[in-house]
Amino acid sequence: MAAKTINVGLIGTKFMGKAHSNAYLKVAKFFDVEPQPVMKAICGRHADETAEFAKRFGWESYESDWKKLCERKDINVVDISTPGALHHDMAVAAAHAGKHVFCEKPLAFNLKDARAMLDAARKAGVVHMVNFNYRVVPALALAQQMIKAGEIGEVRHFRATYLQDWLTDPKFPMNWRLRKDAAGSGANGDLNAHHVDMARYLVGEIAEVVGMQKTFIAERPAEGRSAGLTATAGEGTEKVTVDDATLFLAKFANGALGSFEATRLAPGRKNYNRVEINGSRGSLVFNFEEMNVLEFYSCADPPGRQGFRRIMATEGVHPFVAAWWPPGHVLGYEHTFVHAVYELMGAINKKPTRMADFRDGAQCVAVLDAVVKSIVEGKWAKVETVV
Ligand code: SOE
Repeated sequence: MAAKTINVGLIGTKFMGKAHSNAYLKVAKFFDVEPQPVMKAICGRHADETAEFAKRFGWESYESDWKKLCERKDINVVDISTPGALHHDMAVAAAHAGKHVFCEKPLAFNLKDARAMLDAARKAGVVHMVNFNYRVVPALALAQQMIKAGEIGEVRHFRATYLQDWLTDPKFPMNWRLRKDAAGSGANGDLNAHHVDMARYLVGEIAEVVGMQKTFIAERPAEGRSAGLTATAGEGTEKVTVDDATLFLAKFANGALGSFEATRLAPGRKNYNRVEINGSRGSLVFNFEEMNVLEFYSCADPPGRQGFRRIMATEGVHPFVAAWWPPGHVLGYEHTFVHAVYELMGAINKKPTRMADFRDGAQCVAVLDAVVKSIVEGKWAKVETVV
């Protein structure tokens, strides 16, 4: 019998639009997935470019007005792969129209908007998911299983460092990621958001935070053209309105302590997304720059033989890997999006999922908001709980 299908409409044709399109193309080729996504419509601001994109990635049709896409009767899932500024309006419109919603991170610019998105999705009874794609990196999913099984004992420290260097050069021009009205924030929403989500996934809820942030380069050459993390300069200059770096300390509700450091001005670090978790019986280390590896130190190893072991999370027993290649035939960034879409299809089919829903997305925003509050007020801030 043919597998059930579901029609997807994707908004966004740039970095994330490509990553998500590739995921819809691949997921049913490698995974037994039901329903199988049908690439019904792609939506971008410029009709010509979007038509070209549709042809290239195999979308059946295209739109240049996202409201139209949300209203289309032949669309069942709306995928929001745009900069953050429109997440709220798009997600609420899609939910009102009865569509399942898959949204890029961070879910929203503030807790009020995030809560409204969660409410709209709950009221509509649709599936809602946030693309915190690192949850479905096999090595990190393995870390989650190991912590849950008690393999490192009681967690005491969560140490997160997210370092990139693409904004180091003051001549690097403006793009949407440097504008508060388009991105909401800089390193905090772009990078800390991932680690706050990871912290919740691996350790538990964050209760209190205190932070600091800085914009080192306050003005940059105006934008010419930009794509992904590259850009060319136009005429004149423009003020940067987001943080270059945000650091904070955290107290977890279960007593663990956390430290978070995010910057886009760390020369030599490309996507150095590293977390180290220390427990009462061992430690785990993950760094996305070596995303197939999970380092594990066990206090139970005999004296004289102790040390970090490198687990290559590329065997069929590791989460998601059986669908791909033989051991040691490593996976990359794009696979995480395929895994996320696989989880989305599963959630639509009422299966339990490792991915974050809008409540998780809103709780992450609550932490990021508390970090900013702590900076403004110069003291520890309590994190609001989203129920
Ligand atoms: C740019 O900083 C970026 O692409 C983020 O937007 C992603 O969420 C992160 O996974 C990698 O870096």
